Amino acid sequence: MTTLFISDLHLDDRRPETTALFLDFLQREAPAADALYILGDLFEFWLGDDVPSRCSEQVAGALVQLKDQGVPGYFLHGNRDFLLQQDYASSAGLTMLPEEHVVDLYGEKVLLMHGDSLCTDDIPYQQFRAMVRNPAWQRDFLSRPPEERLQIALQARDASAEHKGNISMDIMDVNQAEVISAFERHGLERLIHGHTHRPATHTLQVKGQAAQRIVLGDWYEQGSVLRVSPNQYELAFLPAS
Ligand code: LP5
Ligand code: MN
Repeated sequence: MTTLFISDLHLDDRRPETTALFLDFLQREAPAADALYILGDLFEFWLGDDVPSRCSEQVAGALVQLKDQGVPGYFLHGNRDFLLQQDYASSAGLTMLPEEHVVDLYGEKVLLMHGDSLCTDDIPYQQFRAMVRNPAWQRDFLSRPPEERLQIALQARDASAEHKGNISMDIMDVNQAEVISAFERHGLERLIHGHTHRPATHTLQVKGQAAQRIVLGDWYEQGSVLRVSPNQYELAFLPAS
């Protein structure tokens, strides 16, 4: 009995080796799992469900195959693929989750998020996030031709790289008060998220109780997976072949 959690794969046709590593994981390890949760940034960027790529099609096929083997897949948005919608999710057999989702893992309730909403010290990012999560902004963006969307996305990527070059690692990490407030909002003792690319298990105190925040890693250099079984949380790397 194992449930798998991954995030921040950043799949992109320019890096087919990462897609190959993920397809291998879906074929070798995932079929024995109870479920697979993808906590955002599955793709490097998502321009709309009407703009497929080779890797998005390969992944959809493999996830449908996994579902046919009895393993359901779940997806929640990251800051790169927040425009992924029901059409693609259906084609991949994925169930879409809200940005904060509580899952029952073998009798314990655990909070799942992408993690970007916890980075509240990064004010320019939170302003950008509020803009692009606005449904009217999304409708306008998605009504533009794919080539124009790509150009805007590339400009946003450049602006993001420049922004990150100008701020400290601390500002880009989660805000501790925001983390505690997420625990309190849901009354839970465990949180799983990605986004920061700093895989680790942190323990903290919430209202005098021990709580745990598990951070998934990215897939740029190797894979990263959290395996949850009834009595164990194992955060592991998947070596690139
Ligand atoms: O993604 P990453 O790791 O580089 O950094 C994130 C935050 N940046 C972002 C921005 C995305 O990378 C942009 C790509 C998304 C593509 C989606 C599809 C198309 C949507 C197009 C949107 C306009 O998420 C970064 C954080 C970092 O994580 C750590 O948490 O610091 O935040 C920023 O970079 C904040 C900047 O202020 C964002 C500036 C974007 C400017 C957009 C300009 C658009 C140009 C429009 C021209 C018409
Ligand atoms: Mn992210």
